[in-house]
Amino acid sequence: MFRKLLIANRGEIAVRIIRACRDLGISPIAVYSTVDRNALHVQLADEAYFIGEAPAAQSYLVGEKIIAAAQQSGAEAIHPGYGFLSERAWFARAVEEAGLIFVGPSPDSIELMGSKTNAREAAIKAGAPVVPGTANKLANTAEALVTAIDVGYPVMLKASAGGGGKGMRIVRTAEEMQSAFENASAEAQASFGDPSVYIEKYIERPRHIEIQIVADKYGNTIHLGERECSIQRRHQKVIEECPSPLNDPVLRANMGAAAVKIAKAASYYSVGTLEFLVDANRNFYFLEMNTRLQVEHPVTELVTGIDLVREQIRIAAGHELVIRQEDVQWQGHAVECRVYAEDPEKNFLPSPGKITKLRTPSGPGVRDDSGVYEGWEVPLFYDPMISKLATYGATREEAINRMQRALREYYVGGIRTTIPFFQEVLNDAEFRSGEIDTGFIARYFERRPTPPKGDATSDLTDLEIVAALVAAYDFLQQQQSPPTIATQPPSKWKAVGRNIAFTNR
Ligand code: MV4
Repeated sequence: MFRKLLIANRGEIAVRIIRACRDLGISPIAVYSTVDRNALHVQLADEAYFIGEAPAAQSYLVGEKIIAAAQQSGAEAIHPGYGFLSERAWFARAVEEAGLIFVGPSPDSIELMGSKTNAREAAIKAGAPVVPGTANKLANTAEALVTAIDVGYPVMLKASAGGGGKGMRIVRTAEEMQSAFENASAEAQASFGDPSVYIEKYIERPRHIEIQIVADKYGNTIHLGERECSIQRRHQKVIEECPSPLNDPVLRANMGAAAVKIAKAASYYSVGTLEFLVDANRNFYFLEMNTRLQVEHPVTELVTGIDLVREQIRIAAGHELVIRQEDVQWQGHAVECRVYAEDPEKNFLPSPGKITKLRTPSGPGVRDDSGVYEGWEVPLFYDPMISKLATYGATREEAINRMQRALREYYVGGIRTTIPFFQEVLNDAEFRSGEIDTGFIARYFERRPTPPKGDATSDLTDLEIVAALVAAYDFLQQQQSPPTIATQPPSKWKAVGRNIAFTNR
């Protein structure tokens, strides 16, 4: 096993990897940029190396500096976390050429699965179901129209070099094709420097369900079940859960088997996630593969009891996978909320700044994977996620109720966070029903009354505006799920003047 491991990342995932190192008796080595000198991951590591100025392009994305730090520290391995260089084949190659171990898949696997069209081909070869359509690039609108007739409307145009929803257009009739094709190509060119698009059958109101797999370097490949990731805002996951509310063992076995087949066909090793769309009839279609540890890995850990980061490091060190597929069990339910330094009342505008007060939740079934502390200055240079709050219960309802308890305890002073947004969503009847799909957030915002418009309040004092908003919030709470008296949260309006400080706006 490694003596020293360098973490080429920051924030909560760097802290998470440090903890796995501690559990394995490995000495964790941190890297940091100017603004991260006093960051939590730097404080918790055994050694820390400065790698450059705040902008990621001058620090966390500079492979050479990271490798140099590893060589200087004597680390045998580098863990990329997620984001940054975690899915750059050239970086994995450079690490291996420097004689170090990259804690992740082979560079070839990263390369293969990094192209949506190659990944789709690999899935087809492995006999896994993919979304009906053609992966080849469409030359022009005419070719798109011909292909759409084969596939059958509605279809979805997608950027060949893309992902994350950029360059995607739904086309319901032939008349819409011309403008959709031009717009999708233009957006693809702008976003990825490659205008090519392809066509798929549009899956109406799909669930976004992903399968976690773990594979060692000797061909042992298992799946750890699914995560429901349909609660997304602008193609960013915000709430994830395990298992899916569908909680269908046959679907789990079939999707898991398909995921394992694709991974084996690609000679994949390390942890990895295969994303699927699931339609209303529980047909599933392979979308793409993520060749990294994912943000939402904790919900799988909570329900299976398996430490994914520990397994990933053991695999990188050449250990065989000791867990067999028949050993994997799913017990209970876990939900995760991604806590961002963003203001939900200002269209999720980033809210960097100093955390002047931090009260984190705890107690039965609560896990807070945090990268911050009271007094920490949340920088504006990086992804604004400050922590992930996960809760565990015997049932989905218990996990959700515990999440509500945890969110009430969670107070972050000095900056705005998405905590109040989650408090509302978890109260929402459609969310609580589990009948969710990728359109949930769009529908949620459509039905959520927005606070009074500017002109209606221009002649009100600030306190009157606060009172109006608090009353509106209380009204909304009552509307969503009229609580019994016992669970009725104290009205914030009644609290005005009382000393119940530290409640999130
Ligand atoms: C789809 C789809 C429906 N039909 N493809 C979104 C980004 C990337 N992960 C692929 N995505 C989708 N591809 C077909 N053929 C639905 C999604 C999708 C989605 C689409 C719109 C809004 C939010 C979404 C969230 C997850 C998946």
